[in-house]
Amino acid sequence: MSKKVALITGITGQDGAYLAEFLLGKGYTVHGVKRRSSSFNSARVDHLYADPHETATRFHMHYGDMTDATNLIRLIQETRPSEIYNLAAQSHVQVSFETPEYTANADGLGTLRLLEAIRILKMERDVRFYQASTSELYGSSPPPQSESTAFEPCSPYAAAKLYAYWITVNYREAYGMYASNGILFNHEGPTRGETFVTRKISRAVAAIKYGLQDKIYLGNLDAKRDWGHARDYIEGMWQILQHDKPDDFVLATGEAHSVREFVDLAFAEIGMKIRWEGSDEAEKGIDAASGKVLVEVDPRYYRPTEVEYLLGDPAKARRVLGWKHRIGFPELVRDMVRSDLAVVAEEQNRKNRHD
Ligand code: NDP
Ligand code: GDR
Repeated sequence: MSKKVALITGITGQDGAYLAEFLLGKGYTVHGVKRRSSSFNSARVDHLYADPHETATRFHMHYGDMTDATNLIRLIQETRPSEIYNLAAQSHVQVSFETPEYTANADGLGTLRLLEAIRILKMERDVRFYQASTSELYGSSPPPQSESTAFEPCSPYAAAKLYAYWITVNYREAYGMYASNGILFNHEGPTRGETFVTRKISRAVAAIKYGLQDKIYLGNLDAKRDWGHARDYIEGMWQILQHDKPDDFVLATGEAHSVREFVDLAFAEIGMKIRWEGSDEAEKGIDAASGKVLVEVDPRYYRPTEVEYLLGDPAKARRVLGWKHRIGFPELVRDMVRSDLAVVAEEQNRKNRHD
């Protein structure tokens, strides 16, 4: 069997770091693309360098950017990957309303640049391409959503990812490339970016527990998402590229919960019960024991157009790939809150040592 070499864009993100670890464990050589920033942004992958075993010598990082075509061509030429995982993106839906043009450039055209690079280098037959597509493509399409559900994107992010989805399908059909879309529903974990709602909640619960924060401000509490654990989804990405032919797959748990339910479970982890009072902007989450307000709604977090209800149907991935999530919703919330309790405690200890 030929040597497996993976190129991962977005290596410093939640999924990129988990995927790198997973592929190194499978014996791959992994090349990650990270962009230059003025402060270090490699915290999620630093432990891979520190590994005393030989994995450290199979892990390489390169500077690059999805907006820089010549750089992407050179990286593919130099690393000669057998699999490319395109995970890099401006991935925050609300931020995409503030930076729509950049989001289109990085998330939409960035995907085209990678596909064109493969073609320019005449590597169409040598490389398998994974595109990080998203449940946001479904937008306002009613649940449950599967591979055959119509896309109705509701944000600049989703519109950019729609282009990326279709250009991936087009390069597969036009040039016979092995190019697949994973249409992944929300997946989270302890290293999720801190401005996504799940991590924002788990961090706040930990900070409230240690008396460092009084309350948390959130937007739409009624939004429903099909939340899974990133570790399960990483394996699904890999399975998609091991399938004998390129295709598009939904990865989801098949269960949806509201933001309010996430809050309830997260506080329950530290032994607090939330009583909800009021409605819409005046809704408050109150500690049932002390009467203190712990959750308030801030309309600043409302989106110009909201995706209300995402619930995935993962039947095809189950049938064709044998993929199924293992970690359920309560375990996910527990993992995130427990991890943040440890993170906040460690931050406090460090601060106390310096005071
Ligand atoms: P993150 O936001 O955690 O990571 C995004 C990564 O992309 C980071 O490494 C970031 O680098 C990098 N990046 C952003 N812009 C550029 C650019 N112009 N050039 C090069 N790299 C760039 O996202 P996730 O890990 O959560 O998600 C991975 C992918 O999957 C994304 O494409 C996302 O849209 C998609 N997705 C995610 C889902 C989820 O629930 N997590 C669900 C469905 C799809 P830096 O560290 O410098 O910011
Ligand atoms: P999403 O994730 O938009 O689904 O995109 P996010 O966690 O940002 O929002 C989920 C839902 O929670 C509501 N919400 C809030 N969201 C944030 N960020 N902050 C708040 O304070 C808040 N209050 C309520 C939102 O309105 C929304 O309905 C994520 C990203 O990872 C995408 O890249 C990915 O494609 C999709 O998941 C699948």
